[in-house]
Formats: sequence, C-alpha cells, structure tokens
Amino acid sequence: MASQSTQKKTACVVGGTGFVASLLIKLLLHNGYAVHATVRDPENQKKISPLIALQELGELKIFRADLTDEASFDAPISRSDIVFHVATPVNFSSDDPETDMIKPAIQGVVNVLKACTKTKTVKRVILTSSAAAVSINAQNVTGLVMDEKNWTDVESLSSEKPPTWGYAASKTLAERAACKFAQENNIDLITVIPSLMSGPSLTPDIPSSVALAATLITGNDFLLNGLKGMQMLSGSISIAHVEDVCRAHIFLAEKESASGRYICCAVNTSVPELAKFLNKRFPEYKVPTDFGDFPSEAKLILSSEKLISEGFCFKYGFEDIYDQTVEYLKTKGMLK
Ligand SMILES: NC(=O)c1ccc[n+]([C@@H]2O[C@H](COP(=O)([O-])OP(=O)(O)OC[C@H]3O[C@@H](n4cnc5c(N)ncnc54)[C@H](OP(=O)(O)O)[C@@H]3O)[C@@H](O)[C@H]2O)c1
Ligand SMILES: *[C@@H]1O[C@H](CO)[C@@H](O)[C@H](O)[C@H]1NC(C)=O
Ligand SMILES: *[C@@H]1O[C@H](CO)[C@@H](O)[C@H](O)[C@H]1NC(C)=O
Ligand SMILES: *[C@@H]1O[C@H](CO)[C@@H](O)[C@H](O)[C@H]1NC(C)=O
Ligand SMILES: CC(=O)N[C@H]1CO[C@H](CO)[C@@H](O)[C@@H]1O
Repeated sequence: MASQSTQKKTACVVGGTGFVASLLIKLLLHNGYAVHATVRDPENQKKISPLIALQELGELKIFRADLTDEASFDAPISRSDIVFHVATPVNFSSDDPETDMIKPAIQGVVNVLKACTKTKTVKRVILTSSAAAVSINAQNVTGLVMDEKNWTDVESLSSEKPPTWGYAASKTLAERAACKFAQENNIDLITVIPSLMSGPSLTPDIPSSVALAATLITGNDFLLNGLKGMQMLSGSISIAHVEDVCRAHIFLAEKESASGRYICCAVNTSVPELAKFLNKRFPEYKVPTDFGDFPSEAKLILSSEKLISEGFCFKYGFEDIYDQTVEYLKTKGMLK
C-alpha cells in the first residue's frame, strides 16, 4: 500500500506539440509525473523535436492520436490519472470554419471524454478553453467585468461572421459540449480559460500568439490589424505568461476543491495602452503610440478572481511577460 502513494501519477496530454502543451509537459515531468503525449504525426521529426528533448527529464511516451479518431485515444488515456486536453484545430485563414474548426473541436472533446469513460483510472480532465469562449458579446459599453458565468454569444457570432469568428465559435461550442458530456457521464471536468499568451516557446517555430502579442514591437502591420481586431471582437487585449497558464493547469488538476471554469489572465489592456507601455519599456523599438480614434480603453476586463481565490499565484506580470518575450524573440533572430 505504501508503494501506491509514492507511485508516479500519469498525465495524458492531448496535442503534445503545441506552444502550451510542450511547456505543460516539461512542467509535469519536472513535477514527477509520467506523461503520455499525443501527437498527430509522430513521424514529423521537426514537430516532435521538443518532446524528444524533454524525454531527458523523465518518463515521456509519445502516442499517435487525432481529435477526429475516437479509438486513437484509448491507448494514451488508459491508465492515465489526469487528462489534459490542450489540442484544438486552428486555421484562421479557413474558408470553411464549420468543417475545419467547429466540427472537429466538438468531435474532439467528445472523443477524448469517451475514452476517459472507458478507464477507471482517470480522476479528472482539464480542458484548455479560451477567453474567446467568454467575452464576445454585442454590448457597446465599457467597464464590463467578465467572469466564469459569462459565455460568448455564438448566435450573433455565427450570424455576423466577423474575422476569426470560427475559432471563437469552435472554442465556445467545444467547451459547452465538454461540460454537457462530462455532466451526463459523471466526469470531473475543469476548463481553463486563458487569455492571449506570450513568453518563450519550446516549439521550433514562433507561436502565432507570441507573434500577435509582440506585433507592436516587431512592426508587422498585418498582425497589428489582427491585434486591433482582437480588441474590437473580444473587448480587450488580455494577456498571460504561458508558464503561468501551464502552472494553472497543474494547480487545478491537483486542487481537490476545484470545479467548473477558471479564467487565467494576468494583464488586461488595450492596443493603445499596450503600445504606450511598450514604447516606454523598450524605447529602442520605437513602438508607435498614435492610433487615431481607435478606442484607447478596453470594453471589459477578464477577472481571474476565482482562480486566485483557490490559492493560485501568478508568477509573471506585464513587465516579465514582455521582457521574456523580447529576449525570446532575440534568440529567434526576430529582434535585434
Ligand atoms: N496561444 C494562445 O494565446 C491561446 C489563448 C487562449 C486559448 N488557447 C488555447 O490553448 C490551447 C493550446 O494553444 P496553443 O497556442 O498551444 O496552440 P498551438 O501551438 O497551435 O497547438 C495546437 C495543437 O493542437 C493540435 N491539433 C490541431 N488539430 C488537431 C487534431 N485534429 N487532432 C489532434 N491534435 C490537433 C496541434 O497538433 P499538430 O502539431 O499535429 O498540428 C497542436 O499540437 C488551445 O486549446 C487554444 O485554443 C491558446
Ligand atoms: C486553411 O484554410 C485555407 C483556406 O480554406 C486552406 O487553403 C489551407 O490549406 C488551410 N490550412 C491548413 C493547415 O489546413
Ligand atoms: C458604440 O457607441 C458609440 C457611442 O456611445 C458609438 O460612437 C459607436 O458607433 C458605437 N459602436 C457600435 C459598433 O455600435
Ligand atoms: C455576465 O454574466 C452575468 C451573470 O450571468 C450577467 O448578469 C451579465 O449580464 C453577463 N455579462 C455580459 C456582458 O453578458
Ligand atoms: C481585474 C483585473 O485583473 N484588473 C487588472 C487589469 O490589469 C491591470 C494591470 O495592467 C491591473 O492593475 C488590474 O488589477
């Protein structure tokens, strides 16, 4: 019996190659977990290279699985204690978001949760949702405080179809489908709701969210329009350090009393406020600060109060997030 309590716990991470998942796996190994990571293509040497490097840190097995293939999750999930569903189908340039993002995301959460019901070992499932599943609504006001009770208005999104609507709809509908399936099948499901994430990445390419968060520094006009669009659609520019989001995943997996949704966001700002901050902190990059009549104040803030009241502490603030992002982009040759 004594050996049972000291036995390693096994965590399955669905979608191991991504920005968030690769760091989550690193922290799990560091915390003594054995990890089953799923990837779509274990033969893709470039994509799995960060995972191969992490195998030095502990017990990490790689499995092939696709969100659209139910049976592919049986092997990695059987005998796991905790399942982290991090993967999501993303294609911001898709002509058919329904087929490319919405359907596979919903099918994916159901497939993963079904595999969890087939084994008695899984105690809890942590799904990575998004602020895009909380904050999008048609109200034209400022000063809103959004929390876990708020859900994105999918009806108006899918009738108006603003740019990137498909991603927001897929995240909202997948989270809803997961909550419903978990309730009907008695699964202990927690959803983590991160804002835009930045910080160093283990992935071979610079993650698109880091490129978006840093666009005022790197001066990419296309992405700057994306960032402005994000403020207009989601109501703010809300940011967290990727490591804090990964820490929150593990914290919530281990915290007995946790249940339901948890927003995880360290900084709430707007494009003009972010520009002012970056211009002052990194004068060498000459960040522009004049945005004409673009709204300088965000419409809303995302409250992480629920997560904090469970006992979680953010390690990284505004300065840390951008100091580390700039250092990271220098190592990648994106900045001088
Ligand atoms: N990054 C952010 O700022 C941010 C903000 C809020 C929420 N989130 C959420 O956080 C999670 C991780 O995001 P990320 O930034 O780490 O994304 P990412 O780097 O783009 O990773 C996405 C992962 O999903 C996998 N995937 C896509 N389609 C799949 C499918 N059909 N079957 C299996 N796996 C599939 C990809 O695998 P392949 O390697 O095979 O392509 C990849 O590992 C997502 O759920 C995302 O919605 C991210
Ligand atoms: C994304 O969608 C576009 C337009 O539909 C398509 O041309 C492209 O191949 C898709 N990308 C991926 C990675 O599926
Ligand atoms: C929001 O309200 C302001 C004034 O309160 C108005 O100028 C603006 O056009 C409105 N925007 C939308 C999208 O309705
Ligand atoms: C957020 O949720 C609360 C509680 O359900 C609700 O009263 C409020 O109107 C919602 N806010 C928005 C902007 O939808
Ligand atoms: C509710 C909340 O998180 N508010 C924060 C918004 O961001 C600023 C820093 O930019 C914090 O000071 C607030 O506490």
